[in-house]
Amino acid sequence: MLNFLKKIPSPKLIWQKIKQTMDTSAPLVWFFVLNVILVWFKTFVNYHMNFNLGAEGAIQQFLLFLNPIPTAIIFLSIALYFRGALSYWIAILFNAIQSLWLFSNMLYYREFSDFLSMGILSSGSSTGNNLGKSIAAIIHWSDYLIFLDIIILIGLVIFKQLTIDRKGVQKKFAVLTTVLGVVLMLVDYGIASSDRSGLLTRSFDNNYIVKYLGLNEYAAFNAVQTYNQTESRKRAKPADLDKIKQFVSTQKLPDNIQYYGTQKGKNVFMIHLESFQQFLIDYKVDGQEVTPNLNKFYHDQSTLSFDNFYNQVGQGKTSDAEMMQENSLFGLATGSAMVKYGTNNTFESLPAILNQRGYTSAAFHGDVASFWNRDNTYKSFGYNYFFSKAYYPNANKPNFNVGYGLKDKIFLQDSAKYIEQLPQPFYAKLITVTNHYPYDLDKENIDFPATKTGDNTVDGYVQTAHYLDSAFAELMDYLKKAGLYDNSVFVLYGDHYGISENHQPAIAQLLGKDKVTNYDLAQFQKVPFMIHANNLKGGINHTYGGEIDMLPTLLDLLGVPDDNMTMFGQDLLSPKYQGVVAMRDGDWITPQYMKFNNQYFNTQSGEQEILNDNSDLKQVATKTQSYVDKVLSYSDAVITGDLLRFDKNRSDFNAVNKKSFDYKKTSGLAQLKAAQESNPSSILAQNKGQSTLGMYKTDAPELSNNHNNNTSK
Ligand code: GP9
Ligand code: MN
Repeated sequence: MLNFLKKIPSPKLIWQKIKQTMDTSAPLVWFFVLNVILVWFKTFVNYHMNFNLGAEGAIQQFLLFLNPIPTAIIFLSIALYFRGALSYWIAILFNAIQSLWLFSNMLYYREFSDFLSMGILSSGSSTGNNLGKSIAAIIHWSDYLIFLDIIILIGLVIFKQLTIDRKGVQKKFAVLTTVLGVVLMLVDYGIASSDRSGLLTRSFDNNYIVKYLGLNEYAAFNAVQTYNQTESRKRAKPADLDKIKQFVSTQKLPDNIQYYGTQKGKNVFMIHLESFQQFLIDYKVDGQEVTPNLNKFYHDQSTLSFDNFYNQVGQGKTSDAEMMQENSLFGLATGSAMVKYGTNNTFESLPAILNQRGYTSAAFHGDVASFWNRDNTYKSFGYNYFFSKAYYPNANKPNFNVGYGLKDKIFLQDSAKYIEQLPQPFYAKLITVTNHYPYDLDKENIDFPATKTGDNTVDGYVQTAHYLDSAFAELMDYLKKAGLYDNSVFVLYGDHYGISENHQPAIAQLLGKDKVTNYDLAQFQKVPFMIHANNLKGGINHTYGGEIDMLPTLLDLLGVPDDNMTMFGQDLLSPKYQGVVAMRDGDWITPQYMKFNNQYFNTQSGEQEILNDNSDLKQVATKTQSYVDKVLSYSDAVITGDLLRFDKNRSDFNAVNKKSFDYKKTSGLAQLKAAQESNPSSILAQNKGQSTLGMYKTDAPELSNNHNNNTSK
């Protein structure tokens, strides 16, 4: 019966066979190949076991398989340029270096669900990750297996178990091998870019770079980025900030006495409506309103609704919207400011401003914490809590997610568990995600007709928007029942367009036009901005503004003095507000004229205008363009030069201590628990520990059978 076992060669026999082959022909080449295989194998196994890279589909799986090979070949091929024992030692050294990088990232990832960056390595403790302290707690003995092959290889060389190749290989062969590594890297990059355009320029998430290009390529990419940042930071001087603050102070507008401070001390709910465009408000499909609840909210007499409010994002999309909303600073011309500068820069952000006025601040999002570098950036912004995917056990269930994360109805319901524990007053930012390109939703969740433009990526948009609308209504309903409605102010905004300019025929159909002009496309950049509170005088406000203006407007309502803050937006409620909307690419919109995609239009009539020397337009355009260029370049200077670090000794704002925040789930939960005792002002504490979660009603089909289980978890 055990006969077949006899046929399996013993390990000793296998090794003898390998050694024989290695000895007879070009031993160094074999040693090189063996190391490449070992490095590839370790990396590939770790990709699957220790990292959560989210590779989907054949292309991404293939790249995950391929991407450890190019750098393994390039680095290990260095050994081929040498001969004798030295070449073996060099190969082992490069195997060891790659293994050490893999090992360090594995440990870091286990703790922070992100990869090590040069910024974190060089400024370690300042980012508040408390690296050293936690490593001991998270390391497993099996992690050291990464180094096992290196120890064996060292032993084999020392104890002369390998025939050392005295001749080495021909130079030509070494060069060709290195070139092969480079070619493979380019092939990988080519396939990756076709699957994910803007991979390096937009740099969404470190996970993406590793998934598509590899761990070592990520290290190189990150090193270049860090170098550029350090250089621009080094060049900056305090006088640069003085000049900018001077300009900003001339832009400060008087507050609106009717509104100033009317919302002081209230909880603030910032509700981020993903990819939500203004045209959806009151829009109908087959006679049915797409977003009946948001429409009601929009027209409510206690809602201030802006109907000429534009998104101003660049490539950083959501992260740019957040940068503006939290700081009144623009995103950058390329890439994401949060990704590039979020970790190390100094900011004067809304969570910190409110923290220093007794608020608790918390961000909620059903995607992984590393996306848009939120895990690090939020510490710089001063968020006390960041409830990301890891805090939502439901996110582990496969059909509970769609696209980037947890479906909105489940996300908002599961957020209530944390909302009820937040000491009041609090600032809670809820970032939805289901209404995101490509607007996919499972049949069970669809109860609205798709549009019929024939453009597949457009037609589902109203369905996911409708879903978001119901999710929003469920949340509001709960907040009313839980007693959080009356003492809160609600701010809603759409972060950016949902339907891009690449879908013009479909846009024309949605708008009931034959063809769209650049004027229509400009109108299509409008997103909602609504502020609601039971004591607020509402109405539809036609002021022209954009995301950069959200913060000063909100600070006016909250009665927070902002005279000394470096903000590039203006208070939309100020009686002196004039309304110039700067688009990130340098286009602009004023109530009179606009420049969009290099054409000029009359903003009110939509007529195209020609710029000739004596026209009224010429005057407005010259003045507006120079203002727009100035705010954009000043805002860029603040970010790339990290200028706010020079803004010291302020009486109205203390610098954020990034180190004091820890978003690990265990830490966050412990902190929340302790807060119930130390500051018993949460809804839960006020209810003497009696949870309000039973009041949350959702029709999410995923939760229908086990609703109670999920809410009591
Ligand atoms: C992911 C989400 C999407 O976490 O915020 O970002 P976007 O693609 O809209 O910029
Ligand atoms: Mn977005």
